[in-house]
Amino acid sequence: MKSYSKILDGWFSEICPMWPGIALSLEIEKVLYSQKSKFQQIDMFQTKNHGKMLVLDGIIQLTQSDEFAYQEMLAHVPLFAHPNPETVLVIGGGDGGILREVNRHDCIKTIDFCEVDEDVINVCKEFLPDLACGFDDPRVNVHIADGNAFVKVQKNRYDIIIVDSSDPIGPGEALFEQPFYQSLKTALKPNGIIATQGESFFLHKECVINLIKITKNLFPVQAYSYFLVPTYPGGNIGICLGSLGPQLKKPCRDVTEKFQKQLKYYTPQIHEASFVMPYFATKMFESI
Ligand code: SPD
Repeated sequence: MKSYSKILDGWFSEICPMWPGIALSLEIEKVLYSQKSKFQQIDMFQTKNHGKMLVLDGIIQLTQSDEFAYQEMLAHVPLFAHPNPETVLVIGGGDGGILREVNRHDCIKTIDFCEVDEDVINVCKEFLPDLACGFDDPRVNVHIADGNAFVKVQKNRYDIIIVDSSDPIGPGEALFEQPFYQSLKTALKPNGIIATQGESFFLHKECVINLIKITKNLFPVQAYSYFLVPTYPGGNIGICLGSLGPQLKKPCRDVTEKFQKQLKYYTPQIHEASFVMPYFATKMFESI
């Protein structure tokens, strides 16, 4: 599967068979970067109303106007569900947004960051320095490697693993399959938690069902959270979570006032609310 995104009359349209018949368009002011890396086409646009926008293989990864919602939720939901996360692995997310959020937790001692495409990191450091700001934290070890291969050889090592993948239509495809999830589980310490990019139950029903099936089979505690990101397909996206112990649906550590003030989307209330599903999704998940 590949995207057919295009720019027409100054508007970028995100067209992909993964969301047939629907496309988001953003008005573009300037192409800031456009190159093919070893793995994918990397584009950075200056949009008219939504800041800079990172696009990989024709698919929107983030815009400056709403990236905070995704990065905060994918990082802080699992991290605040764990009583004392000390070792963290982040797979994907070469833009550095998840890393920026993970680094806010002082209790964390080591963060392994694994991204397959070094060019994404470098382009984001150049054009999105406020986002790609976490790479120099002394707790961070950057590994330029395939996330699937990297995690396969890790055992009993991490309290939290966060997978910030692109969609399952390019280099990220294996990150939506059972063997990868088995490796994630093996790489966790007792009481560990995984959180993975979980697509949208409005537009990617089969994919979401499959992720929930996989995690339900592997983990004693499983849950799905969703939230709003206007520039993702359908305006929403989910997180698929699996835990070897802790409950997931409430933060189990205090979100201090100092911590809260750094954020724009995540709150303890939105943590809990993000697990409350619309009726059709509840029915859909019950049948799995
Ligand atoms: N449909 C796009 C899903 C993109 C998920 N990854 C975004 C990377 C942001 N750190």
